[in-house]
Amino acid sequence: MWTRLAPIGREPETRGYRRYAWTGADAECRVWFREQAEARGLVHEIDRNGNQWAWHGDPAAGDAVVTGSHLDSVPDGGAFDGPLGVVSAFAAFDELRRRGAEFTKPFAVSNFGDEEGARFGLACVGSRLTAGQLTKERAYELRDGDGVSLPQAMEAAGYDPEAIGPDLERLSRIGAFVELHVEQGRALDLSGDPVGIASAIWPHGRWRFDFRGEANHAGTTRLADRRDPMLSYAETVLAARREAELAGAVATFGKVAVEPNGVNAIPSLVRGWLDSRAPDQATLDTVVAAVEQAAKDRAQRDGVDLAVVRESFTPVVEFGHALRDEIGALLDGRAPLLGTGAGHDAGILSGAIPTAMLFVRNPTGISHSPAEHAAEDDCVAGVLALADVLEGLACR
Ligand code: HGY
Ligand code: MN
Ligand code: MN
Repeated sequence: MWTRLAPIGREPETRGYRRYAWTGADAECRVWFREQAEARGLVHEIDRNGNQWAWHGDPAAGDAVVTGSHLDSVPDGGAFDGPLGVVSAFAAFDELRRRGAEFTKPFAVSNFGDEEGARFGLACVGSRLTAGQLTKERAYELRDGDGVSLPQAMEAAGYDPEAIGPDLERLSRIGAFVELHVEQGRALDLSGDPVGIASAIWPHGRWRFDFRGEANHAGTTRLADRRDPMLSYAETVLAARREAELAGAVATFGKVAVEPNGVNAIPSLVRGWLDSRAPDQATLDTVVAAVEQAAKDRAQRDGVDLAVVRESFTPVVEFGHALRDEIGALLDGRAPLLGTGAGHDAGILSGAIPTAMLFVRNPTGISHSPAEHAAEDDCVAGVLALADVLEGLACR
């Protein structure tokens, strides 16, 4: 499965992945998913929001056990973030067949579309639409860097954007969703465990800071006459790090767009995207407010206009204790509980159905990078743990 999936959307120079929603690479990943499903006699289905499902048994019977993740990536992402959960889901199904386990409930492997929000800026579009956390109207407003709207992109990929919307009926037929994911941190490396269980997801969001100044000549404009938005942006980036450090949170400006982006031109506009996350909502609010204040103060000093727009937000997720502890018992208490600052579809869906997550050890903790890696032994341990969990939840 890895061998077939690995080359899809991988950049030759960086070896990173660029599997963005509704692009050719996304379409190839979807073909891969369908092939894996049909090779196992699982019934392939694409729902109104473009999420893929591979069913064993009749979904209408209800109380289904579903496991899966996403196949899309961040720019130059790693091979494991997302795909490890989908490959492990199919491999765990294979393991259950090998064990002769008999399903007593409907079972499915799922691929949720556009989890990373790399193209349209909003995380977990497929699961948010399905859970009713993203309205069709708001989804229609999403644009990529070239101004292509989400509906246009879906249409170009052969999907009907008119169909998107809440799918609570589908969710009502699911009794448990378990997502296996490569750990995006080093807790398991430090504890010496191959597999862990998620306790919570930090609240986190994305805010766009627009600094509007005055374009001018880099060589002839006196410093005193400038309204340079790059200065306001630079000060804000440093303020974000200061405020996060003070609060025990994290804050990152990882994406910036400059207009006109000329070496010898003072910019007219600098757009910076803040990703900030914290252990609790109050801390996150404090950090973001402090960064906004620092941006305002500096923009005023620079004669620059500032606008801040929140583009994505996910509240804290505390995974339900019943399913979490049932999974803990199915793994004989061997898997430690750990929190995470990374968002996941299991987090989005936790508001509608019981969800849980398994993490697989990542020796370096590096993620959202081509260097992301997990050892094969640990990946196998993840598959076997997932099989134990699925057997306990859905089989006799
Ligand atoms: O950004 C995240 O937390 C996740 O990788 N979408
Ligand atoms: Mn990710
Ligand atoms: Mn992920």
